[in-house]
Amino acid sequence: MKTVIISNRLPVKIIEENDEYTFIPSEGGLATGLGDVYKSGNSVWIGWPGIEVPEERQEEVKQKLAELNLYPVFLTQNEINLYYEGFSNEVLWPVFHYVVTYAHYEQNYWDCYKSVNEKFAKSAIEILNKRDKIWIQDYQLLLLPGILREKLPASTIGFFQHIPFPSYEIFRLIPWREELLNGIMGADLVGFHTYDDVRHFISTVTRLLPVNSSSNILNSNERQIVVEAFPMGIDFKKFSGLTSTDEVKKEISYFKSGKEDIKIIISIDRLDYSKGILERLKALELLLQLHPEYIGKIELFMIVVPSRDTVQQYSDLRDQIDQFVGNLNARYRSMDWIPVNYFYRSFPIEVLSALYSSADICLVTPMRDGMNLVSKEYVASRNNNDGVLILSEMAGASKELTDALIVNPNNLGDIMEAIVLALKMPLAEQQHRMKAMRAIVEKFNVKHWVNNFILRLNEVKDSQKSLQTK
Ligand code: GDG
Repeated sequence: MKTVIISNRLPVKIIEENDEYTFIPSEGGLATGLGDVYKSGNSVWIGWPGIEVPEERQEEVKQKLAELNLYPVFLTQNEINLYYEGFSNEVLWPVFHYVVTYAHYEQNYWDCYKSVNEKFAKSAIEILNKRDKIWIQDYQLLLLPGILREKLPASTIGFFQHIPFPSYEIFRLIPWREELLNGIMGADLVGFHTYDDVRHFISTVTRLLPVNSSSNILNSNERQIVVEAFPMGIDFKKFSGLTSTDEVKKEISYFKSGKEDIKIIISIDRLDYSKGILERLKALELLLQLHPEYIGKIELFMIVVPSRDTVQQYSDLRDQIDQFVGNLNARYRSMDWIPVNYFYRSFPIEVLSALYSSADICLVTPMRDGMNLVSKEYVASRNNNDGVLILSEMAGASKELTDALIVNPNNLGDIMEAIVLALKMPLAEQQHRMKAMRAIVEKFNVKHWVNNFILRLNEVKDSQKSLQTK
């Protein structure tokens, strides 16, 4: 019996040079956490390799990926446009993050989303055995549990969604709402980051489908589906350990030189309207207006990692950020000081680690976020227990990191006051709060998350079997 992970993207970076493909395993949190699972035995990870591969080269790519225990689903550019950028990122992403006015309910997006989910099922069936355990990841594959359940009725299927599940009033707006829910209901165990997501999912299913619930169990067609919260963690040891490596120490010393008297604030996100990047900048502007004593005393290092910028709303957001930062810096900067150091690119993890360990304050203010791993990575990097995390109450992480300064990201005054509080916070209080958060992030790390989910999936399946034999 093997475990099969299925996600939209395979955990690899692709390099295409001189007509040669090279695949490098990626170091993202999910890939690290699931490493022990898909690399063991004859287990496997199924997903899109990240580029369009011409038909005549697909066999070669398949063989190269097989060496890494990966199995590709080949998608055309048209499928990527309609299923991924279209339905996933212009319907599900905005609606699930409560930005319903950004949703484009296009019929051709939906048609393609269905056919690509079918395509994933077809690839999975090529290598699945009846008794395999299947763990499907995220919102791009909401229909896949249902399709696989139909084809392999006795299979063990887990589904985890990494982004929020919205309240019924929001979800019901989607034209294809019942089909999407029926898709998820193909799983035996459905997981979200927080209990609020669980609650919203159960209430939505029981209102839209002929299904009843008792506590966190949904009863449908003589099947029981368990819905639970599994807050995802990070690789604590990796982030804590990185700060003492030579490479990171070198980065820290570059970064800190000449800034001994400056308080450093960092923010790190993918470009996304859900991350509250503009609101954060507005709060900083408010701070400089109302507390001019901090001019020349604080600097924001803001990394925005390019993402989905072929989608209109994302490129508009990028332009707005460019403009805001340019305007703010032009008004407040001096010859030897600038309020916002803005980078629109990604950095190696060593630079990230240097930023995490140098920053007095980490500002994480999403409008909605399933979890938010950046907040946890900052905490894990604070080996001296100092530093202050300012965290939006709309991030899943705020349910665990209650010793952060929790803010409403829509309330600019609230964010500004939290920054002032953080700047003035005595070291003893910083350490008290940070220690408590580090204990949580260390214990509930990504390995714990993976083991816990798989353990529950086994338990749920066993209890279903014992129900059937009664
Ligand atoms: C989705 C959900 C949920 C960022 N910049 C660089 C870089 N990063 C890494 C961070 C972190 C990751 O990207 C971002 O993770 P988040 O959790 O903050 O956000 P999403 O990408 O939106 O993730 C989210 C997550 O899924 C997991 O379930 O928490 O709510 O939206 O790990 O370190 N990494 C490198 N260079 C960068 O410049 N190497």
